[in-house]
Amino acid sequence: MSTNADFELYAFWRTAATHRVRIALNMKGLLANERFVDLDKAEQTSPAFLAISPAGVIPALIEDSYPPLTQSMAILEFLEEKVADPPLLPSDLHGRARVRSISAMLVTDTNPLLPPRVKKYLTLHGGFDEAAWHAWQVQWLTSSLESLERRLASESQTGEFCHGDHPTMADICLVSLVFRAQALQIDLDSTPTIRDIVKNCAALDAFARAHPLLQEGAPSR
Ligand SMILES: N[C@@H](CCC(=O)N[C@@H](CS)C(=O)NCC(=O)O)C(=O)O
Repeated sequence: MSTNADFELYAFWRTAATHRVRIALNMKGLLANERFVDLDKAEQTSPAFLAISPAGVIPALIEDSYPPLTQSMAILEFLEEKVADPPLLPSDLHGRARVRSISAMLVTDTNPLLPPRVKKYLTLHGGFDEAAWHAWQVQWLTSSLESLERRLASESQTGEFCHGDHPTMADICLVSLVFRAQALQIDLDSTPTIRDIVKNCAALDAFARAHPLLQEGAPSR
């Protein structure tokens, strides 16, 4: 554990919301000591963690004696305001709105369909088994990526990344959900714009170091 860390980050290796915060921290050159919250053991529901994140969700980011920050997009905006370079948002008003809009397609519309608490409810009350849960995730991730592909392929602002030729919040959000999609063997060949953008992101050190399979607790470690 580093003693020079800027933050404490309550985290789990594979979750998309934590993945987003790790990429942003890396891009901004900030360091966090991670506190492992094992979602497979439902540690997010422990009284100790609920005192940090009353909704029982990760990530939670803590700086010094300030109250915990929750919600990955609020954390990304916080990091953007705290450290200006490199920017996670474009300099123009319409560009910022577009990046936030793409981010919302992924994080506001799609991600809430996928966490453990949704699986738990559908299993307990919706008659879901593992196969039904798998099909549910594939359905929502595939339709989300197809919608985004139509958008990215048709809008002139798309470049090497979701918006122009520099990575933004939108790419962070995209990569976090594509990891989930790839874990379910969803093929990106039918979404070639997304496939190429994700490849460009993977070539960047900040994205590469944040890969979930490189984190503490990941099966390959
Ligand atoms: N909108 C929140 C979502 C947070 C969230 O749902 N985190 C998941 C992991 S990706 C979680 O902790 N889930 C616990 C559960 O569902 O019980 C954010 O972006 O931070």
